[in-house]
Amino acid sequence: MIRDAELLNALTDNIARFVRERLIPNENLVAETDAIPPELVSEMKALGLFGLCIPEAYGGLGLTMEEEVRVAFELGMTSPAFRSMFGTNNGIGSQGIIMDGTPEQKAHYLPKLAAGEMVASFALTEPGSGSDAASLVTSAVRDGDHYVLNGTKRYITNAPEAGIYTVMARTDPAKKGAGAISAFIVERGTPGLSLGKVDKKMGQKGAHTCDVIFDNCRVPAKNLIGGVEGVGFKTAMKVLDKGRLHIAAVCVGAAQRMLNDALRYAMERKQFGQPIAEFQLVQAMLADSKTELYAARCMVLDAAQRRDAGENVNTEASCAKLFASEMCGRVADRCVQIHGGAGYVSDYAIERFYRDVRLFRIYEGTSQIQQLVIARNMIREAAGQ
Ligand code: COS
Repeated sequence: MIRDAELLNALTDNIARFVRERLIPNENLVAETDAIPPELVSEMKALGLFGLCIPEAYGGLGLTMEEEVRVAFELGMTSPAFRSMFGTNNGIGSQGIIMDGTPEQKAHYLPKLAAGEMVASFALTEPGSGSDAASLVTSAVRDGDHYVLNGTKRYITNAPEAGIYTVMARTDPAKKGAGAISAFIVERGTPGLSLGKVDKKMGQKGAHTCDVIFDNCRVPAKNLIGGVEGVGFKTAMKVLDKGRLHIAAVCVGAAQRMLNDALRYAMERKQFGQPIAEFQLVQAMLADSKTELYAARCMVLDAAQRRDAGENVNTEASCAKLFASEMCGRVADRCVQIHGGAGYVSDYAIERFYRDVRLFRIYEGTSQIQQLVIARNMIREAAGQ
């Protein structure tokens, strides 16, 4: 759903210009230094990028899902590390509070997140619990008006920068499964919370992950999201439904960027006396990429519109994430191929993008988890459940 086409066009044009004029020229610097220059972060704040999906009542832009994916198409056109900087504030770090938080929690945290004064992280994954999220073992035991958290969270995006962590922990450690999991807001600096060393990743330099460790970390009971125990897993799943659609849109943007670069290269690079874009085997790679990209874009928009219309898009979000992230991987591979030797060296952005986009098939649910969600829903539906 687009609320005001003119306003949305102005926003996407503004973001596209920022991407073109400020972010793309700084991609190499970010990759080399593994850091986003502070002046760019300030510009992101001024543009409202930290609050795109936070309700207007709390200082954000309150984008609808369709508006959000259209913005994500633009943001995907540059290094994913830039989007990651404010991605958790709009997505997995804040949505648990937006969807299920108490009015006090919303009023306390969301304005700071929308302004970019504070970064939010989502802490679900653990050393022993990745795809099987419901098997997590971090515990949160009630002690008076606090919960005492113990456990380790792994690969937590923006953890080194975060001011708050939305943490899924087991409030009934003796009970297995999803029903005993609760969600908490844990503030940076809480005694007993510490961070591991920053992970050395394959790509997405400038976006940081690390372990978040809880050692008898005392969290005020008022920080239990929604004030209700045992619904934290559902909160996490709802957050991921939305997040998966967002990532699918970012994949569309990234594939578009890679294809633009490859097309330009193919039209400039001459072999056998003519631009390689004139060769049909190169054209096949361009055309297959364009076709798949178009399909992914249509899927993302359709799922977003359905979500805005109030439909349950659990299946469609997984379909979009599965197809768009796999498509993005195939496009990356073809675009390296079109660049030939030049695609394997870092003079061209495609070498970096090839590594950066690999993560899309893994985080916010692997392709295999998306397949599992889709098929399980199909079987349930057919069985009339
Ligand atoms: N929205 C709302 N509720 C949901 C839901 C959703 N999308 N998905 C599941 N639930 C609910 C279920 O309805 C169920 O509730 P009841 O017990 O009341 O029926 C509960 O949550 C448990 O769900 P389920 O039985 O489906 O859990 P499973 O352990 O079988 O696991 C998968 C479900 C595999 C889908 C889940 O663990 C998953 O998404 N894993 C991947 C995790 C991930 O994406 N990690 C990335 C890290 S974050 S970057």
